[in-house]
Amino acid sequence: MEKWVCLMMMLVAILELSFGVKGAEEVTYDGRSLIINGQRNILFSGSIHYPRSTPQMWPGLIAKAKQGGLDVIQTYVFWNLHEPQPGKYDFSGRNDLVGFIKEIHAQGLYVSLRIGPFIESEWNYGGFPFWLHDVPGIVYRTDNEPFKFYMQNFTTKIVNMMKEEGLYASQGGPIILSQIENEYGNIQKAFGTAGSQYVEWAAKMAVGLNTGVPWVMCKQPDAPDPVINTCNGMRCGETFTGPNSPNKPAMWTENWTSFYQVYGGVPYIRSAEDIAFHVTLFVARNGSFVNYYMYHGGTNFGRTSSAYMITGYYDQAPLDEYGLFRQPKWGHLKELHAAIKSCSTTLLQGVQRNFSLGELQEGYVFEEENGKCAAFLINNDKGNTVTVQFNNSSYKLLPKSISILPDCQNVAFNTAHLNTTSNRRIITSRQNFSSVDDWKQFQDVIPNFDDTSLRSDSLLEQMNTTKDKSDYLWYTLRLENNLSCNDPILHVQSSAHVAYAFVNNTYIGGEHGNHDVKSFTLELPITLNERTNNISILSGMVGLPDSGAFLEKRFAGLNNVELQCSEQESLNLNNSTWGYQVGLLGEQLKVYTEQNSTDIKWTQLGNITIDEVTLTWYKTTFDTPKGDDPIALDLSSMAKGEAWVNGQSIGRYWILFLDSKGNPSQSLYHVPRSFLKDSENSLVLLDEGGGNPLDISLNTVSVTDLQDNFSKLPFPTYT
Ligand SMILES: *[C@@H]1O[C@H](CO)[C@@H](O)[C@H](O)[C@H]1NC(C)=O
Ligand SMILES: *[C@@H]1O[C@H](CO)[C@@H](O)[C@H](O)[C@H]1NC(C)=O
Ligand SMILES: *[C@@H]1O[C@H](CO)[C@@H](O)[C@H](O)[C@H]1NC(C)=O
Ligand SMILES: *[C@@H]1O[C@H](CO)[C@@H](O)[C@H](O)[C@H]1NC(C)=O
Ligand SMILES: *[C@@H]1O[C@H](CO)[C@@H](O)[C@H](O)[C@H]1NC(C)=O
Ligand SMILES: *[C@@H]1O[C@H](CO)[C@@H](O)[C@H](O)[C@H]1NC(C)=O
Ligand SMILES: *[C@@H]1O[C@H](CO)[C@@H](O)[C@H](O)[C@H]1NC(C)=O
Ligand SMILES: *[C@@H]1O[C@H](CO)[C@@H](O)[C@H](O)[C@H]1NC(C)=O
Ligand SMILES: *[C@@H]1O[C@H](CO)[C@@H](O)[C@H](O)[C@H]1NC(C)=O
Ligand SMILES: *[C@@H]1O[C@H](CO)[C@@H](O)[C@H](O)[C@H]1NC(C)=O
Ligand SMILES: *[C@@H]1O[C@H](CO)[C@@H](O)[C@H](O)[C@H]1NC(C)=O
Ligand SMILES: CC(=O)N[C@H]1CO[C@H](CO)[C@@H](O)[C@@H]1O
Repeated sequence: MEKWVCLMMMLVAILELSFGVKGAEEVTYDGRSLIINGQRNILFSGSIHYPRSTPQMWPGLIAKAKQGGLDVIQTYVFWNLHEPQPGKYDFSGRNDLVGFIKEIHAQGLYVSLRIGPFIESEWNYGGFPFWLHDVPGIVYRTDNEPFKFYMQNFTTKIVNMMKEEGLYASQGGPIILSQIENEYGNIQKAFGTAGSQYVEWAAKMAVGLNTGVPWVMCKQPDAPDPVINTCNGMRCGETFTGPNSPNKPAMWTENWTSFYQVYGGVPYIRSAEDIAFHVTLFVARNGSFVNYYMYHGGTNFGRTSSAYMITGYYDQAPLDEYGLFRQPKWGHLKELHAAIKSCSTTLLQGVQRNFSLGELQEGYVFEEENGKCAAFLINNDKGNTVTVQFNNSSYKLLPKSISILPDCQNVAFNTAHLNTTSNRRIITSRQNFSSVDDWKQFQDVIPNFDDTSLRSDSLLEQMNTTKDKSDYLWYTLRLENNLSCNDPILHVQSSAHVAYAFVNNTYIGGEHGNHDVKSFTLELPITLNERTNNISILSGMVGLPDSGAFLEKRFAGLNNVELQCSEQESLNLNNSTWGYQVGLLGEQLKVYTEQNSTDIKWTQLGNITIDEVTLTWYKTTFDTPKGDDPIALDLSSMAKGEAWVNGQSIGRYWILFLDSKGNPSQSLYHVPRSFLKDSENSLVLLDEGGGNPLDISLNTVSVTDLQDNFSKLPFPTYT
């Protein structure tokens, strides 16, 4: 070991001499951990994604992460934000990756940069810019030249940018780790040998960029040397099959603190005790890097979330959507980190030994040559507290828990013993909009065939037609009625997310799908005119898909339209001449922007028609609530749509899609303070129909003060 350290220090010295960089840190690894400047490390990391909050929020989030005992902030890089058109880059505002990394550096933490550039992440199209779809001959994420060109191009762009800013640890910056690809092991089989060739290529390409810091591939058991294979999941202490070489450390890149939530789904509550148990088990079994996914989830602003994902992201993380402490999670993990850090030298230098302490109990001990010793006592029994004998003392272990003994004698932490009190979210209403005079409205238009210019004798695929410029695509048809009946059933099959049918400008009915079942049908009795009829069907998506093989070949939109008079007589309309309109009129006019909002004839608020799709835009203004508390709109009186504040979209909402308990999956929608002026902020909503804007409220969000209800109970010793 000593020779090793010596060599490392010489290397660092040489590096510093040759590059003249001060503070450059050599990052390597061995079978035990990452090695930074010759030192092994147990590192706690947390995911915070820069575009899911605002630059104004970053310093506070990072400070709270540091206070919570994290060493590293992990983020993905969001390709579709940065390269919206080929070769045209955007790194401004929430996309300021360099600014985010520099803030982390300024606060003394490290960065784990997951470039991907496929990231999944419940992010629109898994992070791919949609223009990739139109590259001739492209097949994503396999041994395909066009794809590899663009993947290498973007990866190189990001790596060069980091180098130019001196952000790699090897240059004195904070980045100690980089990731290429993402959970590719999940889909590799679909590509056969081309998949394995692609993994080889991706590893070589990444390593060839000479970042001076190690690369990882997560959920990629065969990650080629020197790329480290890492674990993602909730219980990596149990499930990880281990590094694929004795020279690689055990690292956990995604330990899910909760789980993403879809419309129609309930929040996934993962207890602080359960997270602590699995993190501790992973460390007891030689794990040396644990990342919390997410440490702060934040907000999917605009249309950035992937199919059916709600706008709030991992609100149940240790820092909630607004960046407020979620207790006891944050505090419990902070104490865990401190307990492990107090004996990390012993864990990293000591020899590990494990032994049985009972039928469902086991122990792990790390002993150094100098006699220093640390122990983990594990009770896998979910139902019972048990007393075990260890080193001539008895220890009481709570059900399903691990006690950490940094000196092999005194219990510093037990994963099931909460020393942190829960807190509660407080919603304070600051303004309502209950007066009819507060609002103006603008009725969007239902286009008929004659209003459209894009035509096709087939049902077009939706994503390829909208190019993701809008969630909406109108399918319109002029129908000469040659049927034997005037009251057929309109039968529509869709593989998008919602569909609303209009006949002769009258709303007939609609339906939606869900995250798990990829298509749905409409069966609507309609009444036709004897001669010409207009059929207009609005197909909507709530985000593009973000996962799976062959993403470029996915089909969304209508796949079958028929009129049925009887079982025997039906008219298939798939190959009729359809007229298309991408997006709603209000979107084309950008009625949510300040400038254009004045071009439009807004009218007094009309009556609300429940159960009808009207496509109505609503507009009002509000003053910013005083103070620093985060701000949120309660949209529980609305139906489905999107909301803009001062021209910036705060995301989609979908109140009508109830969860299994009969509640909307998300009622509160974050309005970052940095989107606001002191007064006269504009709020514009597009509601698909049935919402009541009079019951919207503007609120501030806070949590109960930890000091007020802190439990003063002494920490039990269990001996
Ligand atoms: C990326 O591709 C563009 C052309 O599309 C080229 O101008 C640029 O130099 C490439 N960048 C890298 C880093 O390969
Ligand atoms: C931990 O690492 C040691 C070698 O340092 C090895 O003997 C032991 O089997 C490892 N334990 C686990 C659980 O992987
Ligand atoms: C429990 O909380 C108290 C009060 O904050 C603190 O002094 C003590 O160190 C905590 N115990 C552990 C094991 O962290
Ligand atoms: C030690 O740990 C290994 C790996 O988890 C396990 O297979 C083995 O049964 C353990 N030994 C004892 C004595 O518990
Ligand atoms: C046993 O406990 C003594 C203190 O009583 C401690 O010094 C020693 O390291 C422990 N050894 C083991 C193997 O747990
Ligand atoms: C346990 O205690 C006995 C006597 O009480 C002593 O002989 C033995 O060495 C102790 N073992 C350890 C591991 O400390
Ligand atoms: C996408 O649309 C273009 C026309 O805009 C068409 O040429 C192409 O075949 C379509 N691709 C797919 C996969 O549907
Ligand atoms: C279509 O128009 C005809 C005549 O204008 C009307 O009788 C019929 O009810 C309309 N159908 C629907 C579904 O609105
Ligand atoms: C529509 O046209 C396609 C291709 O031209 C053909 O395969 C399909 O069978 C037709 N569908 C109907 C219902 O006629
Ligand atoms: C206003 O709308 C027009 C189309 O009516 C559009 O060309 C223009 O870009 C819009 N202006 C803004 C600021 O969005
Ligand atoms: C709203 O409804 C009332 C009573 O039902 C009716 O008198 C009024 O004309 C309606 N207003 C609008 C704008 O439709
Ligand atoms: C690898 C691993 O631990 N995966 C788990 C992640 O969490 C989900 C949800 O609880 C489990 O189903 C996986 O087994």
